[in-house]
Amino acid sequence: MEKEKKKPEDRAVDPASIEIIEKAERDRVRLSFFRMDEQGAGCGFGKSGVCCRICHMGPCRISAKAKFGVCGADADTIVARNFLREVAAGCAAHSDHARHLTLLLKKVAQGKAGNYAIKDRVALHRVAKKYGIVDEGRTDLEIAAELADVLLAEFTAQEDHLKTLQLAPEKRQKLWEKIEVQPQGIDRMIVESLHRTHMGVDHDYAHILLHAFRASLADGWGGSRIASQVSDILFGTPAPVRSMANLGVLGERTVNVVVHGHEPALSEMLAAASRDSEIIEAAKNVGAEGITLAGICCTANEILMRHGIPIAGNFLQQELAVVTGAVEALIIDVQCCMPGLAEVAASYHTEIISTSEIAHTVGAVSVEFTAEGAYDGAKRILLRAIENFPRRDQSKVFIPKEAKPLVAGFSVEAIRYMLGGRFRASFRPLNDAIMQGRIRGVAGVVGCNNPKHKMDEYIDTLTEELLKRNVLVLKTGCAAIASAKAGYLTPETALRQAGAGLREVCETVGMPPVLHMGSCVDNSRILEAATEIVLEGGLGDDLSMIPAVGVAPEWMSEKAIAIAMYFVASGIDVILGHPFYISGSENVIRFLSEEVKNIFHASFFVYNDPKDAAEAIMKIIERKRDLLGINQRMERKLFDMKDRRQLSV
Ligand code: SF4
Ligand code: MSK
Repeated sequence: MEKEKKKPEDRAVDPASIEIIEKAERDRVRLSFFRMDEQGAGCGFGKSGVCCRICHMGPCRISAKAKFGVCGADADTIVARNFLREVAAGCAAHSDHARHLTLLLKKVAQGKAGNYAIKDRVALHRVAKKYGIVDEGRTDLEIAAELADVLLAEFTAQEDHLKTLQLAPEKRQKLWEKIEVQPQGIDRMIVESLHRTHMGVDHDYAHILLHAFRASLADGWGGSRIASQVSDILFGTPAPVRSMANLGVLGERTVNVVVHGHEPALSEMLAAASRDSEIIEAAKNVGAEGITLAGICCTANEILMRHGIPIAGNFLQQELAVVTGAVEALIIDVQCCMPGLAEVAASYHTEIISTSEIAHTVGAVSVEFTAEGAYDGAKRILLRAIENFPRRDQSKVFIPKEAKPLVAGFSVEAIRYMLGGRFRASFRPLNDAIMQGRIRGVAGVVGCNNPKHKMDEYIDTLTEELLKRNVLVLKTGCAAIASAKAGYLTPETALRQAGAGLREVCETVGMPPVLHMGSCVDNSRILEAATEIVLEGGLGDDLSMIPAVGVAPEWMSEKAIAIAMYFVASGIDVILGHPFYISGSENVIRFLSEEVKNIFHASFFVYNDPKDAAEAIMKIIERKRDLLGINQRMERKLFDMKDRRQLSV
């Protein structure tokens, strides 16, 4: 029997996406959703992780008939090796992003970075101090130069362990030291991952997986943390900002320029250049009312957090933005930019412009972008989009009305300020609320979309369930954008959904119960917030003790695997909305879901249903609360005189 064709409303929950998927069907444009249908159930060997093509005696596939590859590798070795390679790729993506930013900081310090500057000197001094850099009697540029060198050494260190690890709670650092998983230089960790998984090197699945955790720490407490810190110095530490999200932010009568990818350097310049009077004038000269700059994925999150630039959509909406027929230029840099964009764009007038020297896309125009000439480069790109405006074919244009208001920009500094005000900025009120039980715990809900799920459904349902149960929700990446589209990023809407305790705390301190903390690399901010909770006191002395979990509901990228791994290595349990490709090895499954608890005091769980996930999260949170002793009601005791005297002593 032929499988029933999926309807647009089976593929997404938000009305804007549904309308545009319908339009794509009418326009006969192929989208990721349709290509997913063509892929069918996928390859069973790939899904279970037992396909090895690491050497050319293979490819080998483990089955009931063939239990070993040609070299004798069994399913455990093959699954673990494939998994480590995924983790390494995820770490590499975050860390290369961090490297580019650190090199930019160095150029700024040397006065060779054109219009880039140190935008947040408080952040510069704050970060420099963390790395033990003396700032007294020195200029900001001198401090920035030394900091850039210290951070670059985090990539290249051969024997020393990462300095950034010292930002973790002390107990966790000691645990890493004891089990010897402290990473050396980030680059070394990634190279070593590739070496270990070469044919004929590391064959012990547990040993391989332990290195996967080590490499992931070089991401979470290395590359990603460095990226967030340097972005704050160069572009400003995020603070709460209002904006809008969904395809309805695109303008009917403006030149629409959409930025997509991850690295904020160019988009920062585009944000500035889009307000340049020369550019606005040029847009008017072609009959437009101005420029609308909007973002997709994490580049969007970066410029939203710092400039309030609106969000056009998350990962699965990148092609949908083009299908509106109203985008003059889609500017892509690195990570999560689908190669299929060029084919979609060919049906409309949209120009795909790639700007990273490491990322070319067939069918896209490559425009060179250098730090020195960044502002002029950004203007040239905008002028190109403006020239494209008259080519917009009105008969192909349909912009959905849907766009929801949001508040974003919750860096740890912003949260601390919200909780305690300028003079008493602190996490104390949050810790107290958790200890009193008004807030039961904290969940970091992060990661992508994946057409294996109905877009955003798991993320939205889970968020709603957690709010009801008085869990404070921290968000990053495309999960944060999903919440924005669902209206959960306005204090008003989210507060209506929140349980009584969470609502009361949030209303008292003026904080929404869902906090948008940034892009994928900003998952390091979630770890930073968790560390603040530990340091504030009263909730244990390690990250594994606080009532917190990480969730990646609709994840798809290798980066998400690296993130999940460094959360667990940091002591925070992780719930996945669908499993890793490891089902071919019982031993690997057992290691990641059971044995790892004895090593890092955290592990992985998989729940396909968001309501089951919410129940499981509450079990984890309540168990941690029990262990902390904060679930026990204080026994009521009548004091006699003797007791009173002892009290006053
Ligand atoms: Fe096959 Fe071993 Fe080569 Fe993998 S490394 S392809 S299992 S022979
Ligand atoms: S962009 S990695 S789809 S969160 Fe960071 Fe979104 Fe996932 Fe890319």
